[in-house]
Amino acid sequence: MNDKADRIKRMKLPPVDPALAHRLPPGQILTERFPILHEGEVPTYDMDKWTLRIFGEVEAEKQFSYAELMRLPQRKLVTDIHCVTRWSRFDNEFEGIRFRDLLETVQIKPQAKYVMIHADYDYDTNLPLSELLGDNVLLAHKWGGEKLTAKHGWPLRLVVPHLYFWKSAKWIRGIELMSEDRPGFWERNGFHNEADPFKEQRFSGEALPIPEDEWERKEYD
Ligand SMILES: Nc1nc2c(c(=O)[nH]1)N[C@H]1C(S)=C(S)[C@@H](COP(=O)(O)O)O[C@H]1N2
Ligand SMILES: [Mo]
Repeated sequence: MNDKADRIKRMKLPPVDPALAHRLPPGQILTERFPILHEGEVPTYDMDKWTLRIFGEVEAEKQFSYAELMRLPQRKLVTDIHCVTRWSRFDNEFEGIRFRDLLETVQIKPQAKYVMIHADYDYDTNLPLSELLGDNVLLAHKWGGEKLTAKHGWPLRLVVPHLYFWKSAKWIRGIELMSEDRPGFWERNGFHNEADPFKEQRFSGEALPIPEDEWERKEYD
């Protein structure tokens, strides 16, 4: 029956408050919970040994301890996030160091145009440097006023709210400045290189095999 088909369609994409609809990218569903998604294990650290390394196309490589990062200016941000597996969550409060502020502590070579974010375990994701310089790009250690949980990326995660959330690497350990672009983990595995949710830049090609567990939400916090 047509009635039933219509009902199912409505169930699949629940109605969105018209006042908020412009904030929800095409094909996304709003959630109030905070799903947890990643490959591999949640890392544990000895924070006395933990470092964040900035390297590649810089005049001098630099390494930060956690205490040194905490002494940089701390910013708060309230933003919407969008996962390629179709959930979006509005009004997340993150706190941390602005990516731009951190980069100002090193001297970048003029040929540096791209960045590879290196994260545990064996996760990486690539972005044009220009995408990381805005006010809203943070290296976050708090969410909703509390310390980030380990599963959501504590001690430090990237937050790039204007791109699909796989670019927002959890457990980040390295920032590599590059003169040429190079694909990261999901970008090598069929995901779109640019990842703008409002353009639905989900995949790079057609019918690429996506590992099953990416589509499953592991749990919520
Ligand atoms: N280190 C690492 N960061 C990662 C991932 C991962 O597998 N490893 N998954 C990404 C993906 S696909 C998503 S959707 C978000 C999920 O963040 P959340 O678990 O805090 O919701 O983390 C991103 N950051
Ligand atoms: Mo994801």
